[in-house]
Amino acid sequence: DNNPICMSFATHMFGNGIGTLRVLKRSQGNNDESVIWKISGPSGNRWYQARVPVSSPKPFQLILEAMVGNNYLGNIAIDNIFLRPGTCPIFPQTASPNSGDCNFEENTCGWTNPGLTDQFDDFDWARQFSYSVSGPGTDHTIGTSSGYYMNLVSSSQLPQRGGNSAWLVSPQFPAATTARCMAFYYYMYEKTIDPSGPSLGSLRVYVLPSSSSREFSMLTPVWRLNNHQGQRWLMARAPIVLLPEGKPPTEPYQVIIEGIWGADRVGYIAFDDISFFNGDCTTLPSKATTMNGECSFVRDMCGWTNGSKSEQSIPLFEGRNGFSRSHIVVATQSRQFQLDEGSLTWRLASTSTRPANLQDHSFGAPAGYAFFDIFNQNVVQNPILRSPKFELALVDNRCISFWFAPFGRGESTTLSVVRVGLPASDAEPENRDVLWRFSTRMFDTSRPDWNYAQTVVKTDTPYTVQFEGEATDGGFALDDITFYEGECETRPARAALTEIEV
Ligand SMILES: [Ca+2]
Ligand SMILES: [Ca+2]
Ligand SMILES: [Ca+2]
Repeated sequence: DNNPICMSFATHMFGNGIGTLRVLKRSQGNNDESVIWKISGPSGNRWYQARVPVSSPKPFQLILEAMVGNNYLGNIAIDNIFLRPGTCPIFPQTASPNSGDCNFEENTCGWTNPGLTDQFDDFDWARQFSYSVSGPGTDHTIGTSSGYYMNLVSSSQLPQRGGNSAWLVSPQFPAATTARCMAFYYYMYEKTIDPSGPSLGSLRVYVLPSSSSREFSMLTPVWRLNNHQGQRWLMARAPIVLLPEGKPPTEPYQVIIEGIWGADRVGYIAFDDISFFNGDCTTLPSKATTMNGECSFVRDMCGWTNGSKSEQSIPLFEGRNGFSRSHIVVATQSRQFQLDEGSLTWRLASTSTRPANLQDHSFGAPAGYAFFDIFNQNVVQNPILRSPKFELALVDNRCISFWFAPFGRGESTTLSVVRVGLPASDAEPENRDVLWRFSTRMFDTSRPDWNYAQTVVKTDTPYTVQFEGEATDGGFALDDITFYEGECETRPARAALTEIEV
């Protein structure tokens, strides 16, 4: 394992003849030396503690190298060398400009807040210390109330709404030649935790390749946590990879740290002490790992797509759900209609197009979920939302959880969760298995509200998951799809399927 260490040393560089002090890393087995810290010129008649993170896949030596400048006036001194496990932002910042490392004590080290006109986000991260601020009482770097950190704040002039996001964007880094990791500390604290729903918000990290320019339609976080995590600074590590491949970026890239505002938050989200190092990177905490297919529908559908008509023609009675043959006939008829496709498929809610003024579940935002809304149709419509493909997993079972909200006038609008086992060859049929089914029969849909749902999915073959609607006059909203490893009971209980003779 190549866990990084933090090297720190005191140095004193005074006099107009001062040249350069460098720290070099020499890897065993070759004469490869790399400069990992470098300061040129005098830095005043004082000592300060320098820091540099060191990581290497091989054994290595560290070299402190001093060079004389224009004349012999002055001296470079070093003292108090410490090595400790863990990483640290490089210090002073000028020892490695654009390294991305930052303790935020002097400035934001080249990380920037996009403005409103950039149309990336809605508000800004604030570089602050704790005095009179709604935020952590101390920073992480120096552990006092005068230390700086980045804080997600609202103001009386610009009050934030649920779902609003703020980005902090790194300097551009060169293409990564090896695995790379970003370490940082975060503080996500909620004073009162409302069990009925989320309230604090979200902290997310993205890797943005330079070629993607403004194409953000498929930004998948490499690290994300939601809501309360504790009343203290906690360590985080995020792999610097492009998803879904999970490989280090082979082109220049930037890192984005996004904070999302929760609607009813009483607490704070902050971060401090960013440092980058080379080496394999285990996501910390492990629950910050993004699962393929999870989605909170913030700005896209995370790889979920509308199922094609041909997929709908798969006989519905093959499941163990007791569908009648009449459904198949109805599905066939519906394909003959050339209706406005958008109104018959799953789509993202927006402030202008959303059912019954329903708010987003994730953050209480005005929009940010998926829904279908079938209005006054003569024949049953079957909008299908299909997941990305899931490969074989190490575990036998996975639990899919999500939130749903039924609405509309239809007496028997139905939502089903279907596992579609993908065959090894095209010659074999897909293997459908209905896992979960909820009908609005005898259910009050006059005021749509979010309901929690979960059910178990077998992972013994590659598969996709489908949300399949059936409606003539009504619909379902869907949000916060998440996967957990292991089994779970079906919720709500009435959505569990019982064996029915077809
Ligand atoms: Ca901004
Ligand atoms: Ca700090
Ligand atoms: Ca959402």
